[in-house]
Amino acid sequence: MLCEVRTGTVFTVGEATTVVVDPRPDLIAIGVLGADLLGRVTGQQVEVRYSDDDREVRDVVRLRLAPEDAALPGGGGAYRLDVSGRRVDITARDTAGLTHAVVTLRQTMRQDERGRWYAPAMHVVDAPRFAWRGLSLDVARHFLPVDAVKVVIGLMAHYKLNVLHLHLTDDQGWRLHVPSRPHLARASSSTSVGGDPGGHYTPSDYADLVQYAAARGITVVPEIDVPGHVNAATHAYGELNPDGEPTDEYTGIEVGFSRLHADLPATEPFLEAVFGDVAAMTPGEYVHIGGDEVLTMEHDEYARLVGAAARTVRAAGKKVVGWQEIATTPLEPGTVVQYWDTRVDPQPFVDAAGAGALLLMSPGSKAYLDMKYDATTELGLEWAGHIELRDAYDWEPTTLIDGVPPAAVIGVEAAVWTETIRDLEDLTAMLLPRLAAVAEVAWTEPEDRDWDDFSARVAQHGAFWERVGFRWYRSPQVTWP
Ligand code: TNX
Repeated sequence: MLCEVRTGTVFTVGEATTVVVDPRPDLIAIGVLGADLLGRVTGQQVEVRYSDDDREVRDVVRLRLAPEDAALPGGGGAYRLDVSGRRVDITARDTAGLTHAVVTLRQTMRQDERGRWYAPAMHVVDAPRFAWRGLSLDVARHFLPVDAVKVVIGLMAHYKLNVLHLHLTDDQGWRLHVPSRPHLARASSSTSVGGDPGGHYTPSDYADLVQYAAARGITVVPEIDVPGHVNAATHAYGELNPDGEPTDEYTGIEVGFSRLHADLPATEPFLEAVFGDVAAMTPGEYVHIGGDEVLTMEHDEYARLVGAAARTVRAAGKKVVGWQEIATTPLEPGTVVQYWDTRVDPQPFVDAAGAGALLLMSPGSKAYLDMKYDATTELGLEWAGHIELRDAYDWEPTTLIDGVPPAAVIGVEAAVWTETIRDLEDLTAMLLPRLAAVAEVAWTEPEDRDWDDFSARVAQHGAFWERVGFRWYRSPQVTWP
């Protein structure tokens, strides 16, 4: 990242400020979003104009796509941001880059003594380090309604994250209506951990989320967790169980007990129907098959079931993601293996990378934002230890697993499991400030990362979280203003 700030000159957002984009369909949404973001932070109504000519416009924020711009760094999401006294020029190769630049502009804005919002004059050239910068959200243990997920998506965009991984199914609830297996949501969506209320997304809710995320440069990766974590499925469809009877509902927080059976005639058709429908609802490239914590099955049967799930995902035209346990089974090149449990033997991950798999880094001890900050944190679990802000910041994804080449690391994903997290307030109390830390690990080259610098910058975000009304954690490691 290159960032030169010119002191003495500022761009002030005022009544005349107008976002200008070329009159092209793919840019209209980005223009609206840019104006909305700037308008919301400053309290000014910011106009949008669709034109390739901005000479008449005063205080213009000009967004331009330049796919062939050789001065921009390679890969997706790069941008150039030039702020001067009367105009802001933003250039990117793709719309994600434009969104990133608007976010940077918004994050650098401050209020002067008269309450006006301004950004310093500056020249920034910036690009993400990793292509996959995710947040995994467990909406199965506790359901999160569409509006709350949209708030999370907004927060992700603010931290330049680009993958929302939804953990849609688990023992405690099934959260997506699957048209060819309607009984899943009908029979198994009303429960949550501890007897709390449940819920599920209809296909149109889900499409709404996918579209809301896409407008902010974020791809949704749906997870249907098999062959374990399936009690919601075996409760809805007794044919998935050897005795043909539905299992009881489950609202506790144990893991590892539920399972599919490779030899039952209903199992493969179930996988084909569910993954087929979910793939059809997914414009993104990837579908997540779960694969974690199956503690009551021989390895052969586990491998057969993972193989069957992966085949149905590929047959539907999607690429496969799975939790790290799938690395012990034969994988197609290009499969994404999500690393989470740092306590296990790393050899299968090294072998999988050698065979063409990609690794997504979600180490429990750094990136699991459902871990408590310290022993006094009211919410959260502690099986992977406590994660203070600095723990979430100070780690290097490419050296986590000895023997995995850096090029095999596709990215970084924070995860938040919701056994103890019941609503959006609880969620933001665990995400903030740590989400900012993991996002910086995902975005920034190691030579540009520095704890003191980060903690000074994140200190400025507290006021924004306050303003929005988020509950957040005042980490003692930061001097909050
Ligand atoms: C492990 S991480 C799990 C989840 C739990 C989480 C709690 C993973 C793939 N499985 O089922 O919710 O720990 O932190």
